[in-house]
Amino acid sequence: MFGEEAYIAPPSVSISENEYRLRQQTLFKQLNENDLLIIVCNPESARSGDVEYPYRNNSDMLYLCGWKDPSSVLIASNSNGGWKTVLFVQPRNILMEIWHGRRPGIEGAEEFWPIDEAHSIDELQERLAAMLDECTRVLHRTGSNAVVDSMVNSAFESKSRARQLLGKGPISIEDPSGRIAEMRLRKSPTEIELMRHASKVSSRAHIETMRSAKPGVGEWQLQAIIEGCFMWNGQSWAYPSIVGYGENATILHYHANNAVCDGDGIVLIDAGSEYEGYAADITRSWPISGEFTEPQKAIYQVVLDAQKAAIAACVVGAAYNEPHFTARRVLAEGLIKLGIIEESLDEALADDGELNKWYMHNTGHWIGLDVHDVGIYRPNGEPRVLEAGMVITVEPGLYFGAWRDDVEVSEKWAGIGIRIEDDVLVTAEGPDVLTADCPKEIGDLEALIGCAD
Ligand SMILES: [Mn+2]
Repeated sequence: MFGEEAYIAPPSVSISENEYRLRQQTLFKQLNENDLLIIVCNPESARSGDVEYPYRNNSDMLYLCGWKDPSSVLIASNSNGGWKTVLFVQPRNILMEIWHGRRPGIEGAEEFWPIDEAHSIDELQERLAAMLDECTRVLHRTGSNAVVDSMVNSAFESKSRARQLLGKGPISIEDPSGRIAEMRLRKSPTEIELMRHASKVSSRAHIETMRSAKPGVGEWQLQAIIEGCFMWNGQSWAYPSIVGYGENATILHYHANNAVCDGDGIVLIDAGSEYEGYAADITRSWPISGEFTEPQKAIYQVVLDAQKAAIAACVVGAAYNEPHFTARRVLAEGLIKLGIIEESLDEALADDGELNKWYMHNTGHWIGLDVHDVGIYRPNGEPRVLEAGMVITVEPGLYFGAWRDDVEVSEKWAGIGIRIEDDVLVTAEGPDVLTADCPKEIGDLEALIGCAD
Protein backbone atom coordinates (compact mmCIF):
# COMPACT_ATOMS: atom_id res chain seq x y z
CA MET A 1 0.00 0.00 0.00
CA PHE A 2 2.67 2.49 1.04
CA GLY A 3 6.09 2.70 -0.58
CA GLU A 4 9.37 2.17 1.22
CA GLU A 5 9.85 5.88 1.89
CA ALA A 6 6.57 6.00 3.88
CA TYR A 7 8.16 4.05 6.73
CA ILE A 8 10.49 6.02 8.95
CA ALA A 9 12.64 4.02 11.32
CA PRO A 10 12.05 5.06 14.93
CA PRO A 11 14.87 6.68 16.91
CA SER A 12 17.11 4.44 18.99
CA VAL A 13 16.49 6.53 22.11
CA SER A 14 13.65 6.29 24.58
CA ILE A 15 13.08 7.92 27.96
CA SER A 16 15.60 6.20 30.24
CA GLU A 17 15.03 5.07 33.81
CA ASN A 18 17.51 7.80 34.80
CA GLU A 19 15.44 10.47 33.11
CA TYR A 20 12.25 9.30 34.82
CA ARG A 21 14.05 9.28 38.18
CA LEU A 22 15.43 12.74 37.52
CA ARG A 23 11.91 14.03 36.75
CA GLN A 24 10.63 12.50 39.98
CA GLN A 25 13.47 14.00 42.01
CA THR A 26 13.03 17.42 40.41
CA LEU A 27 9.40 17.37 41.51
CA PHE A 28 10.12 15.96 44.98
CA LYS A 29 12.68 18.70 45.64
CA GLN A 30 9.82 21.21 45.46
CA LEU A 31 7.76 19.36 48.06
CA ASN A 32 7.81 19.24 51.83
CA GLU A 33 8.90 16.30 53.91
CA ASN A 34 5.42 15.30 55.01
CA ASP A 35 3.73 15.68 51.64
CA LEU A 36 1.93 12.84 49.93
CA LEU A 37 1.84 12.98 46.12
CA ILE A 38 -0.90 11.09 44.28
CA ILE A 39 -1.05 10.72 40.50
CA VAL A 40 -4.13 8.88 39.24
CA CYS A 41 -4.64 7.25 35.87
CA ASN A 42 -7.42 8.29 33.55
CA PRO A 43 -10.48 6.06 33.92
CA GLU A 44 -11.40 3.70 31.12
CA SER A 45 -14.33 4.96 29.10
CA ALA A 46 -17.21 2.98 27.62
CA ARG A 47 -18.01 3.63 23.97
CA SER A 48 -21.09 1.42 23.82
CA GLY A 49 -22.08 -1.93 25.20
CA ASP A 50 -18.97 -4.01 25.84
CA VAL A 51 -16.77 -1.79 23.67
CA GLU A 52 -14.42 0.73 25.25
CA TYR A 53 -12.51 3.63 23.76
CA PRO A 54 -8.82 2.88 23.17
CA TYR A 55 -7.09 3.54 26.46
CA ARG A 56 -4.47 6.20 26.98
CA ASN A 57 -3.11 7.03 30.40
CA ASN A 58 -2.88 10.63 31.52
CA SER A 59 0.23 12.54 30.56
CA ASP A 60 1.43 13.25 34.12
CA MET A 61 1.51 9.50 34.79
CA LEU A 62 3.38 8.93 31.52
CA TYR A 63 5.76 11.78 32.34
CA LEU A 64 6.64 10.61 35.84
CA CYS A 65 6.91 6.86 35.31
CA GLY A 66 5.86 5.85 31.78
CA TRP A 67 3.07 3.57 33.05
CA LYS A 68 0.50 3.08 30.28
CA ASP A 69 -2.08 0.69 31.72
CA PRO A 70 -5.44 1.56 33.30
CA SER A 71 -6.47 1.13 36.94
CA SER A 72 -3.21 2.47 38.29
CA VAL A 73 -2.21 5.06 40.86
CA LEU A 74 1.26 6.43 41.57
CA ILE A 75 1.94 7.59 45.10
CA ALA A 76 5.11 9.18 46.40
CA SER A 77 5.83 9.76 50.05
CA ASN A 78 8.80 10.82 52.06
CA SER A 79 9.72 8.83 55.09
CA ASN A 80 13.04 8.80 56.87
CA GLY A 81 14.42 11.53 54.66
CA GLY A 82 13.99 9.79 51.31
CA TRP A 83 11.24 9.82 48.73
CA LYS A 84 9.68 6.51 47.76
CA THR A 85 7.47 5.89 44.74
CA VAL A 86 4.76 3.26 44.98
CA LEU A 87 2.76 2.20 41.93
CA PHE A 88 -0.59 0.50 42.38
CA VAL A 89 -1.43 -1.66 39.35
CA GLN A 90 -3.76 -4.37 38.14
CA PRO A 91 -2.27 -7.65 39.36
CA ARG A 92 -1.66 -10.57 37.00
CA ASN A 93 -4.90 -12.44 36.30
CA ILE A 94 -4.81 -15.31 33.84
CA LEU A 95 -8.48 -15.10 32.91
CA MET A 96 -8.41 -11.34 32.34
CA GLU A 97 -5.17 -11.70 30.40
CA ILE A 98 -6.63 -14.43 28.16
CA TRP A 99 -9.43 -12.04 27.24
CA HIS A 100 -7.79 -8.61 27.24
CA GLY A 101 -4.04 -9.02 26.95
CA ARG A 102 -0.97 -9.52 29.07
CA ARG A 103 -0.40 -7.39 32.17
CA PRO A 104 2.97 -6.44 33.63
CA GLY A 105 1.44 -7.03 37.06
CA ILE A 106 3.11 -6.19 40.34
CA GLU A 107 6.31 -8.10 39.60
CA GLY A 108 6.66 -6.60 36.13
CA ALA A 109 6.06 -3.08 37.41
CA GLU A 110 8.76 -3.46 40.04
CA GLU A 111 11.25 -4.98 37.63
CA PHE A 112 10.79 -2.80 34.54
CA TRP A 113 9.36 0.55 35.63
CA PRO A 114 11.15 3.44 37.38
CA ILE A 115 9.39 3.02 40.72
CA ASP A 116 10.46 1.66 44.10
CA GLU A 117 7.55 -0.57 44.99
CA ALA A 118 4.41 -1.95 43.37
CA HIS A 119 1.20 -3.24 44.90
CA SER A 120 -2.14 -4.46 43.69
CA ILE A 121 -4.66 -1.70 43.03
CA ASP A 122 -6.95 -3.72 45.33
CA GLU A 123 -4.74 -2.66 48.25
CA LEU A 124 -4.95 1.04 47.44
CA GLN A 125 -7.61 2.00 49.95
CA GLU A 126 -5.96 0.34 52.90
CA ARG A 127 -2.44 1.50 52.09
CA LEU A 128 -3.55 5.00 51.13
CA ALA A 129 -5.35 5.36 54.46
CA ALA A 130 -2.13 4.48 56.28
CA MET A 131 -0.09 6.91 54.22
CA LEU A 132 -2.63 9.70 54.71
CA ASP A 133 -2.23 9.14 58.42
CA GLU A 134 1.39 10.25 58.26
CA CYS A 135 1.17 13.23 55.92
CA THR A 136 0.30 16.88 56.44
CA ARG A 137 -0.39 17.87 52.83
CA VAL A 138 -1.89 15.84 50.00
CA LEU A 139 -0.91 16.72 46.43
CA HIS A 140 -3.71 15.39 44.30
CA ARG A 141 -5.57 16.67 41.27
CA THR A 142 -9.23 15.96 41.74
CA GLY A 143 -11.65 15.53 38.89
CA SER A 144 -10.04 12.94 36.65
CA ASN A 145 -10.86 9.77 38.59
CA ALA A 146 -14.01 9.79 40.70
CA VAL A 147 -13.14 6.58 42.56
CA VAL A 148 -9.79 7.84 43.80
CA ASP A 149 -11.29 11.28 44.49
CA SER A 150 -13.86 9.86 46.86
CA MET A 151 -11.23 7.65 48.50
CA VAL A 152 -9.01 10.65 49.16
CA ASN A 153 -11.92 12.82 50.26
CA SER A 154 -13.32 10.36 52.73
CA ALA A 155 -9.86 9.56 54.09
CA PHE A 156 -9.31 13.27 54.30
CA GLU A 157 -12.48 13.92 56.23
CA SER A 158 -11.93 11.16 58.75
CA LYS A 159 -8.26 12.09 59.10
CA SER A 160 -9.18 15.72 59.66
CA ARG A 161 -11.19 14.58 62.62
CA ALA A 162 -8.28 12.42 63.72
CA ARG A 163 -6.02 15.46 63.55
CA GLN A 164 -8.25 17.27 66.01
CA LEU A 165 -8.16 14.29 68.32
CA LEU A 166 -4.68 12.90 67.79
CA GLY A 167 -2.73 15.64 66.04
CA LYS A 168 -2.26 13.36 63.01
CA GLY A 169 -3.51 13.38 59.42
CA PRO A 170 -3.55 15.76 56.46
CA ILE A 171 -4.50 19.40 56.77
CA SER A 172 -4.61 20.49 53.13
CA ILE A 173 -5.00 19.34 49.54
CA GLU A 174 -3.07 20.96 46.72
CA ASP A 175 -3.12 20.34 42.96
CA PRO A 176 0.41 19.23 41.90
CA SER A 177 -0.26 19.57 38.18
CA GLY A 178 1.03 23.14 37.95
CA ARG A 179 4.46 22.07 39.18
CA ILE A 180 4.56 19.13 36.77
CA ALA A 181 3.35 21.38 33.95
CA GLU A 182 6.24 23.75 34.59
CA MET A 183 8.64 20.80 34.12
CA ARG A 184 6.85 19.39 31.07
CA LEU A 185 7.00 22.78 29.37
CA ARG A 186 10.76 22.41 28.85
CA LYS A 187 11.63 19.40 26.75
CA SER A 188 14.76 17.31 27.28
CA PRO A 189 16.98 16.26 24.34
CA THR A 190 15.39 12.80 24.39
CA GLU A 191 11.87 14.19 24.43
CA ILE A 192 12.79 16.36 21.46
CA GLU A 193 14.03 13.30 19.55
CA LEU A 194 10.72 11.53 20.19
CA MET A 195 8.79 14.62 19.09
CA ARG A 196 10.98 14.94 16.01
CA HIS A 197 10.10 11.36 15.08
CA ALA A 198 6.35 11.94 15.50
CA SER A 199 6.81 15.08 13.38
CA LYS A 200 8.65 13.19 10.63
CA VAL A 201 6.03 10.46 10.47
CA SER A 202 3.23 13.03 10.44
CA SER A 203 4.98 15.00 7.70
CA ARG A 204 5.33 11.84 5.64
CA ALA A 205 1.65 11.01 6.17
CA HIS A 206 0.63 14.43 4.85
CA ILE A 207 2.89 13.90 1.82
CA GLU A 208 1.40 10.44 1.13
CA THR A 209 -2.08 11.96 1.27
CA MET A 210 -1.23 14.77 -1.15
CA ARG A 211 0.40 12.31 -3.54
CA SER A 212 -2.74 10.17 -3.74
CA ALA A 213 -5.30 12.98 -3.79
CA LYS A 214 -7.46 13.65 -6.84
CA PRO A 215 -10.85 15.23 -7.49
CA GLY A 216 -13.71 12.93 -6.51
CA VAL A 217 -11.95 11.49 -3.48
CA GLY A 218 -13.87 11.50 -0.16
CA GLU A 219 -12.60 13.43 2.84
CA TRP A 220 -12.78 10.13 4.71
CA GLN A 221 -10.54 8.50 2.12
CA LEU A 222 -7.89 11.17 2.62
CA GLN A 223 -8.30 10.56 6.35
CA ALA A 224 -7.76 6.83 5.71
CA ILE A 225 -4.49 7.52 3.91
CA ILE A 226 -3.11 9.89 6.52
CA GLU A 227 -4.10 7.78 9.52
CA GLY A 228 -3.11 4.62 7.62
CA CYS A 229 0.36 6.08 7.26
CA PHE A 230 0.48 6.79 11.00
CA MET A 231 -0.39 3.14 11.62
CA TRP A 232 2.06 1.99 8.96
CA ASN A 233 4.65 3.56 11.24
CA GLY A 234 3.26 1.95 14.38
CA GLN A 235 1.64 5.17 15.57
CA SER A 236 -1.85 6.47 16.04
CA TRP A 237 -3.30 9.95 15.87
CA ALA A 238 -2.57 12.43 18.64
CA TYR A 239 -6.04 13.98 18.12
CA PRO A 240 -8.92 13.21 15.74
CA SER A 241 -7.97 14.21 12.20
CA ILE A 242 -9.63 17.22 10.57
CA VAL A 243 -10.10 16.68 6.84
CA GLY A 244 -12.23 19.46 5.38
CA TYR A 245 -12.85 20.23 1.71
CA GLY A 246 -14.19 23.51 0.34
CA GLU A 247 -16.51 25.22 2.81
CA ASN A 248 -15.61 22.53 5.35
CA ALA A 249 -12.07 23.92 5.38
CA THR A 250 -13.51 27.07 6.95
CA ILE A 251 -14.75 25.18 10.03
CA LEU A 252 -11.90 25.22 12.52
CA HIS A 253 -12.52 21.87 14.22
CA TYR A 254 -14.47 20.17 11.44
CA HIS A 255 -14.66 16.45 12.11
CA ALA A 256 -17.46 14.93 10.02
CA ASN A 257 -14.98 14.12 7.23
CA ASN A 258 -17.81 12.77 5.08
CA ALA A 259 -17.93 15.05 2.02
CA VAL A 260 -16.63 14.39 -1.48
CA CYS A 261 -13.86 16.63 -2.83
CA ASP A 262 -15.62 17.28 -6.12
CA GLY A 263 -14.50 20.62 -7.51
CA ASP A 264 -11.52 22.93 -7.43
CA GLY A 265 -11.68 23.76 -3.72
CA ILE A 266 -9.08 23.60 -0.98
CA VAL A 267 -8.50 20.55 1.20
CA LEU A 268 -7.48 21.45 4.74
CA ILE A 269 -5.96 18.61 6.75
CA ASP A 270 -5.06 19.13 10.40
CA ALA A 271 -3.64 15.80 11.56
CA GLY A 272 -0.73 14.56 13.61
CA SER A 273 0.50 11.33 15.11
CA GLU A 274 1.71 10.39 18.56
CA TYR A 275 4.96 8.56 19.32
CA GLU A 276 5.70 7.26 22.81
CA GLY A 277 3.01 9.64 24.06
CA TYR A 278 4.45 12.71 22.29
CA ALA A 279 2.31 14.53 19.75
CA ALA A 280 2.86 16.15 16.39
CA ASP A 281 0.36 18.69 15.05
CA ILE A 282 0.48 19.65 11.37
CA THR A 283 -1.98 21.48 9.13
CA ARG A 284 -1.66 21.79 5.38
CA SER A 285 -4.12 23.31 2.91
CA TRP A 286 -3.95 22.64 -0.81
CA PRO A 287 -6.16 22.51 -3.91
CA ILE A 288 -7.65 19.13 -4.77
CA SER A 289 -7.19 19.97 -8.46
CA GLY A 290 -3.42 20.14 -8.04
CA GLU A 291 -3.37 23.81 -8.98
CA PHE A 292 -4.27 26.84 -6.88
CA THR A 293 -6.79 29.23 -8.46
CA GLU A 294 -5.62 32.85 -8.41
CA PRO A 295 -7.77 33.82 -5.37
CA GLN A 296 -6.69 30.67 -3.50
CA LYS A 297 -3.06 31.42 -4.29
CA ALA A 298 -3.40 35.01 -3.09
CA ILE A 299 -4.89 33.97 0.26
CA TYR A 300 -2.46 31.07 0.65
CA GLN A 301 0.52 33.37 0.13
CA VAL A 302 -0.73 35.77 2.81
CA VAL A 303 -1.07 32.93 5.33
CA LEU A 304 2.32 31.47 4.36
CA ASP A 305 4.01 34.86 4.78
CA ALA A 306 2.33 35.26 8.18
CA GLN A 307 3.37 31.77 9.24
CA LYS A 308 7.01 32.27 8.25
CA ALA A 309 7.17 35.61 10.03
CA ALA A 310 5.60 34.06 13.14
CA ILE A 311 8.07 31.16 13.09
CA ALA A 312 10.93 33.66 12.90
CA ALA A 313 9.51 35.25 16.09
CA CYS A 314 9.88 31.97 18.06
CA VAL A 315 13.17 32.95 19.64
CA VAL A 316 14.63 32.76 23.12
CA GLY A 317 13.56 35.81 25.11
CA ALA A 318 10.48 36.65 23.04
CA ALA A 319 7.06 36.65 24.67
CA TYR A 320 5.08 33.49 23.85
CA ASN A 321 2.45 35.61 22.06
CA GLU A 322 4.92 37.55 19.91
CA PRO A 323 4.43 35.00 17.06
CA HIS A 324 0.66 35.63 17.36
CA PHE A 325 1.00 39.41 17.09
CA THR A 326 3.44 38.97 14.21
CA ALA A 327 1.09 36.64 12.34
CA ARG A 328 -1.87 38.95 12.88
CA ARG A 329 0.00 41.93 11.52
CA VAL A 330 1.13 40.13 8.36
CA LEU A 331 -2.37 38.72 7.81
CA ALA A 332 -3.95 42.15 8.19
CA GLU A 333 -1.43 43.77 5.86
CA GLY A 334 -2.08 41.07 3.27
CA LEU A 335 -5.84 41.41 3.46
CA ILE A 336 -5.62 45.20 3.19
CA LYS A 337 -3.47 44.81 0.08
CA LEU A 338 -6.02 42.43 -1.43
CA GLY A 339 -8.84 44.87 -0.67
CA ILE A 340 -10.60 42.41 1.63
CA ILE A 341 -10.08 44.69 4.61
CA GLU A 342 -10.79 48.37 4.01
CA GLU A 343 -9.65 49.59 7.42
CA SER A 344 -6.22 50.91 8.37
CA LEU A 345 -3.73 48.43 9.79
CA ASP A 346 -4.30 49.67 13.35
CA GLU A 347 -8.08 49.51 12.93
CA ALA A 348 -7.91 46.03 11.42
CA LEU A 349 -5.82 44.76 14.36
CA ALA A 350 -8.00 46.32 17.06
CA ASP A 351 -10.21 44.15 19.25
CA ASP A 352 -13.21 45.07 17.12
CA GLY A 353 -11.16 45.18 13.89
CA GLU A 354 -12.01 43.36 10.70
CA LEU A 355 -9.21 40.81 10.94
CA ASN A 356 -11.22 38.94 13.56
CA LYS A 357 -13.84 38.13 10.92
CA TRP A 358 -11.35 36.05 8.98
CA TYR A 359 -8.85 35.00 11.63
CA MET A 360 -10.52 34.09 14.91
CA HIS A 361 -8.10 31.81 16.74
CA ASN A 362 -4.71 31.96 18.38
CA THR A 363 -1.53 31.34 16.43
CA GLY A 364 -0.15 28.57 18.60
CA HIS A 365 -0.07 26.41 21.69
CA TRP A 366 2.50 24.38 23.59
CA ILE A 367 2.84 20.83 22.32
CA GLY A 368 4.34 17.77 24.01
CA LEU A 369 2.75 14.80 25.74
CA ASP A 370 -0.54 16.58 25.12
CA VAL A 371 -1.23 18.11 21.75
CA HIS A 372 -2.43 21.22 23.59
CA ASP A 373 0.30 20.79 26.13
CA VAL A 374 0.39 22.04 29.69
CA GLY A 375 2.18 25.17 30.81
CA ILE A 376 0.75 28.46 31.99
CA TYR A 377 0.86 31.06 29.22
CA ARG A 378 0.75 34.03 31.58
CA PRO A 379 2.49 33.16 34.86
CA ASN A 380 1.74 35.93 37.38
CA GLY A 381 -0.27 37.67 34.69
CA GLU A 382 2.75 38.39 32.49
CA PRO A 383 3.30 36.70 29.10
CA ARG A 384 5.65 33.71 29.35
CA VAL A 385 9.07 34.33 27.82
CA LEU A 386 10.22 31.62 25.39
CA GLU A 387 13.15 29.48 26.49
CA ALA A 388 15.28 26.93 24.66
CA GLY A 389 13.54 23.55 24.82
CA MET A 390 9.98 24.84 24.60
CA VAL A 391 7.93 23.62 21.65
CA ILE A 392 5.09 25.69 20.28
CA THR A 393 2.86 25.36 17.23
CA VAL A 394 2.58 28.15 14.69
CA GLU A 395 -0.71 27.98 12.83
CA PRO A 396 -2.17 31.14 11.34
CA GLY A 397 -5.14 30.82 9.01
CA LEU A 398 -7.77 32.69 7.03
CA TYR A 399 -11.31 31.44 6.61
CA PHE A 400 -13.91 32.74 4.17
CA GLY A 401 -16.91 30.56 4.90
CA ALA A 402 -19.75 31.65 2.62
CA TRP A 403 -22.14 29.61 4.80
CA ARG A 404 -21.71 32.12 7.64
CA ASP A 405 -24.46 34.68 8.13
CA ASP A 406 -22.42 36.97 10.41
CA VAL A 407 -20.19 38.23 7.56
CA GLU A 408 -20.45 39.13 3.87
CA VAL A 409 -18.04 37.07 1.81
CA SER A 410 -17.53 38.21 -1.76
CA GLU A 411 -17.80 35.51 -4.39
CA LYS A 412 -14.13 35.75 -5.26
CA TRP A 413 -13.02 34.51 -1.85
CA ALA A 414 -16.03 32.38 -0.94
CA GLY A 415 -15.23 28.93 0.44
CA ILE A 416 -11.50 29.45 0.85
CA GLY A 417 -10.11 28.12 4.12
CA ILE A 418 -6.36 28.06 4.66
CA ARG A 419 -4.37 27.10 7.74
CA ILE A 420 -0.67 26.28 7.79
CA GLU A 421 0.70 24.73 10.96
CA ASP A 422 4.16 23.60 12.01
CA ASP A 423 5.68 22.58 15.35
CA VAL A 424 8.59 24.78 16.37
CA LEU A 425 11.32 24.02 18.89
CA VAL A 426 12.82 27.13 20.44
CA THR A 427 16.63 26.87 20.56
CA ALA A 428 19.52 29.20 21.36
CA GLU A 429 20.35 29.09 17.64
CA GLY A 430 16.82 30.11 16.62
CA PRO A 431 13.61 28.32 15.69
CA ASP A 432 13.97 24.65 14.71
CA VAL A 433 10.89 23.52 12.74
CA LEU A 434 10.34 19.88 13.76
CA THR A 435 7.79 19.43 10.96
CA ALA A 436 10.00 20.96 8.26
CA ASP A 437 9.81 17.78 6.12
CA CYS A 438 6.21 18.64 5.25
CA PRO A 439 6.16 20.91 2.16
CA LYS A 440 4.24 24.17 2.23
CA GLU A 441 5.53 26.24 -0.71
CA ILE A 442 2.94 26.66 -3.47
CA GLY A 443 5.17 25.11 -6.16
CA ASP A 444 6.10 22.12 -3.97
CA LEU A 445 2.46 21.41 -3.14
CA GLU A 446 1.34 21.66 -6.78
CA ALA A 447 4.09 19.26 -7.81
CA LEU A 448 3.07 16.76 -5.14
CA ILE A 449 -0.75 16.70 -5.34
CA GLY A 450 -1.94 13.67 -7.28
CA CYS A 451 1.59 12.74 -8.41
CA ALA A 452 1.14 9.08 -7.40
CA ASP A 453 -1.22 8.53 -10.37
MN1 LIG B 1 -2.54 22.96 16.68
